[in-house]
Amino acid sequence: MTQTAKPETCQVKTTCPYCGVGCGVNAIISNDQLIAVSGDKSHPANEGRLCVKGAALHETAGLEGRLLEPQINGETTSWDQAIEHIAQGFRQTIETHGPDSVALYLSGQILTEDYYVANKLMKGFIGSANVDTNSRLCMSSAVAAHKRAFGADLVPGCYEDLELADLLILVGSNTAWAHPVIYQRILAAKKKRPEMKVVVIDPRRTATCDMADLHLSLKPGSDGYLFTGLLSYLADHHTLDISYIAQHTEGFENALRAANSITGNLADTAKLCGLEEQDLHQLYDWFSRTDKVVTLFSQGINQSSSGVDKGNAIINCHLATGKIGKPGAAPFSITGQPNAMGGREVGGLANQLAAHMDFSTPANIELVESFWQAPHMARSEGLKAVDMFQAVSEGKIKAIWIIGTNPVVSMPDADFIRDALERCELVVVSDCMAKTDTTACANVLLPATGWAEKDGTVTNSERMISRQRSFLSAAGNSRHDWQIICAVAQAMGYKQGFSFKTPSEIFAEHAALSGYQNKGQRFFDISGLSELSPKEYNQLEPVRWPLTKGQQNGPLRLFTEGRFNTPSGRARMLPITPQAPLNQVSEEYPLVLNTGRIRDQWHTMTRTAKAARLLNHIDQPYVELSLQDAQHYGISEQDLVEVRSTQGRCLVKAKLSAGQPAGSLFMPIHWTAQFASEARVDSLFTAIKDPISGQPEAKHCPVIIQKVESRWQAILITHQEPKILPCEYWCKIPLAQGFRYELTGLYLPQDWQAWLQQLITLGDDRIELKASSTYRMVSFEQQQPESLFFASTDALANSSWLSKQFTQPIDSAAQRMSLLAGKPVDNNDDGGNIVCSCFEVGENTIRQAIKQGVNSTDKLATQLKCGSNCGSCLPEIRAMLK
Ligand SMILES: Nc1nc2c(c(=O)[nH]1)N[C@H]1C(S)=C(S)[C@@H](COP(=O)(O)OP(=O)(O)OC[C@H]3O[C@@H](n4cnc5c(=O)[nH]c(N)nc54)[C@H](O)[C@@H]3O)O[C@H]1N2
Ligand SMILES: Nc1nc2c(c(=O)[nH]1)N[C@H]1C(S)=C(S)[C@@H](COP(=O)(O)OP(=O)(O)OC[C@H]3O[C@@H](n4cnc5c(=O)[nH]c(N)nc54)[C@H](O)[C@@H]3O)O[C@H]1N2
Ligand code: SF4
Ligand SMILES: [Mo]
Repeated sequence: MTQTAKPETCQVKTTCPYCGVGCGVNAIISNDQLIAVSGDKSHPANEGRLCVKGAALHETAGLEGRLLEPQINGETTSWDQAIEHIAQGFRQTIETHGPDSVALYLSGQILTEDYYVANKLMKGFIGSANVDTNSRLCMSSAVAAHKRAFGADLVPGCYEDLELADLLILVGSNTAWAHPVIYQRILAAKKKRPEMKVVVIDPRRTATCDMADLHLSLKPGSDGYLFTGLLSYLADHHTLDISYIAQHTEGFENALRAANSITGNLADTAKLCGLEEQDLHQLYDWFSRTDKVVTLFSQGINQSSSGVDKGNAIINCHLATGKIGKPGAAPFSITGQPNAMGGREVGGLANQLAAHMDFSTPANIELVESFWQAPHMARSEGLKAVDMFQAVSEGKIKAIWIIGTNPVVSMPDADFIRDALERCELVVVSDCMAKTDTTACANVLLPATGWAEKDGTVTNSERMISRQRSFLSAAGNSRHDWQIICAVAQAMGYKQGFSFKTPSEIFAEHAALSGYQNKGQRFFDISGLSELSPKEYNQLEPVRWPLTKGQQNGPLRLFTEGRFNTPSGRARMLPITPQAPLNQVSEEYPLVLNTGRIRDQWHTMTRTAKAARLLNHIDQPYVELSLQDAQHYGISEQDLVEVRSTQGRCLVKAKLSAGQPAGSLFMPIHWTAQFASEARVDSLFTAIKDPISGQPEAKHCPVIIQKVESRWQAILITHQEPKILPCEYWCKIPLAQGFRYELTGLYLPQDWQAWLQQLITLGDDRIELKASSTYRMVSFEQQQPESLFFASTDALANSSWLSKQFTQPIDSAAQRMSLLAGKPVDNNDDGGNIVCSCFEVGENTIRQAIKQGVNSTDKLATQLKCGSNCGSCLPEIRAMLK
């Protein structure tokens, strides 16, 4: 195992494990502990910047919650036994039921080297392509659109293009929260060149709209119409690039005919998109007059039952105007996960083969077969995520190994996924955390090393390969994912192909495959990296692909010469017939549920919830609804509400928002059964998917909302993990020390103290307050607060102030009483909900300063520091200033 414990303080350059921006991080290590992080100024992706999640990495690297030992059926076991158990289970299943009775489900968060060996094992040695990944839920529509248009999964542009563009269109992307460093780069570019225009296309008014010159709040799911309408408009206004079309594309006539047949008229298109004609015209006019246009698209496009078509509708407009392969001009699919791109390069999707080859030609299959010396080569595509879990449920897949993803939370119809896993004969889960909704379904649990311990490479959104370096010893008995996969492969009898000793050996093989018999046919060629020595690999600076032998670095942009990866060398324009979302609202379910990310949490919160600071911004699951819908359904701010669909229900708090369009709700994706009673948003979704990419429609689910009449609310702050939580709604919020629980119930307990004793153990040193509508209790251990419980049939005290007190020494009777009173002795210590997570500046503090005349974000930053680090909170601060 690569253990690199370093006794003294030192600094290691690595890459952030969260989003696809792929920021370089300096990790400061002392005595085998990560003590601080900072942005790496030399990394081209971020040039020293970090967002709040990246800046809190050292607060999440501790051992709390980690899975440290292998387990079989809940019992700790040795690695040898765990590996043998899996190998035998897989072998027997394959012998009896064939190779398609087993599956791997991977993640865009494992490293390229992990991905490579997993894909090789499945497709070359087990002989099935039943290996898919959570990138199916994320990027697969963009991948398919790229392949259709460019002949391969190629992202034409780079981040610099976002800064060089004169018109930047952000479609279905909440950049400010999901790719904060990109957002900062755009903001800085716009500050330098205020004439640069930014358009945001999103049904919601998001934090990203703060910098927009134009926000198009289109009807959910109508982007396809908007972009075919744009193509028609460009043709009508003679602003196509006829010579580019003639020289570098094919399919133009059909594409235009299809566009004109539905969206040939601006007024009709505006209606189909639910937009004002003049707003739509504004966008079309800007697009037609501007050479340097970047259209950046993300999950508002991809996660759709016609996501591939939407991607191609966007690309069509760029091809038809030659706005591609030039500085500041490109369609740009931004990736979500840190290594979504690496996974795509390796070929980790069920419809890919390896190294940008697929199953479409026997020649590809033979090429990979011979390179791998594969004994059992898969010859056709495997099952994509949704179908894979369907096959698990039907008993066709009898053994599944899940690595680095949490499908019981993130797949549509999430309860179905949980039930399918519970029925499955052998469920192996590799994770770095012990308790997740998916590890709860595992027969075999394998502890994986996490960021800081892992070693390998990732590729970001702009085709840049960076090193994630190992700088802490492996936690407990954990092992690297690639090591575990290779060990299982060897135990299955595949000694030959899996005898790697280091990630650099795996990387070299991956790089060599990309160049193997390539002869310029496949743009994805990194053979220039296939002969790195271990030292060179370790010291590898960020490089872009393609990178063939003899090159130092790959090009910033692809297609600069108008040559594409198709047989004819021309890009394909596709005839697109836009579609509305498949799952439409009905009388019973009249509202559209939209879902997405919040600024400070990462996916299913397994890592980000470890940093208390990251829960300061938003600490509870919620549903955002428009003021009109709130009035119509009789719902007020913070009411407990039920959101129900055909598949299930969630119980969350209501958040009223002027930015939410009527008829549409928004819920964050992050909360799991580990953190809240009923807030797994994907339990509401049906598994409707794009027919080409198989990507689920995760932004559009018909639901109904209803207020739940609750009788009481409570806060419990405690160092203990409650034994049970006998109330309808609970939410767990980890603090720097201990936990805070927000509780709501429909039935008033007879005796609060007795009720509380079911949850936690109450010590003798405690103070209590009982009144008709309230019960309060604070218990102490060695003079320090141990547990605090406030229940009320009315509104509650400020829990953020109370949580803060929990970590501070309490040394006077007055302070004890002030805890019971729920407010500071001098009453001016309550900064309110944290807005700036970096410097922990609360809303009350900021509002107070504004009242006193501090009237700009710059001045607030000088006075309070808020917004002066990562800048993610600036949209909110600006809103307060307004
Ligand atoms: N903080 C944070 N950042 C992350 C992540 C995280 O978990 N937390 N995850 C990473 C990952 S894996 C991904 S994939 C990315 C995702 O990054 P984004 O795609 O930017 O994030 P989302 O919030 O999923 O969705 C983006 C927007 O799509 C909008 N939308 C919904 N329906 C439509 C529609 O019909 N049309 C249009 N035009 N827009 C629509 C939503 O309102 C939402 O604002 O974020 C990455 N970054
Ligand atoms: N409704 C709805 N559903 C969605 C989305 C949406 O917008 N709306 N977004 C979709 C998208 S784009 C995505 S990417 C998915 C994300 O969904 P998931 O992939 O399910 O979410 P994560 O929390 O990132 O899960 C990663 C798991 O791997 C573990 N882990 C982290 N690092 C490692 C490692 O190195 N090795 C191993 N073995 N384990 C590791 C983590 O602890 C965690 O349990 O959700 C999808 N689901
Ligand atoms: S922008 Fe993305 S890659 Fe950069 S620090 Fe934030 S989460 Fe990490
Ligand atoms: Mo994603």
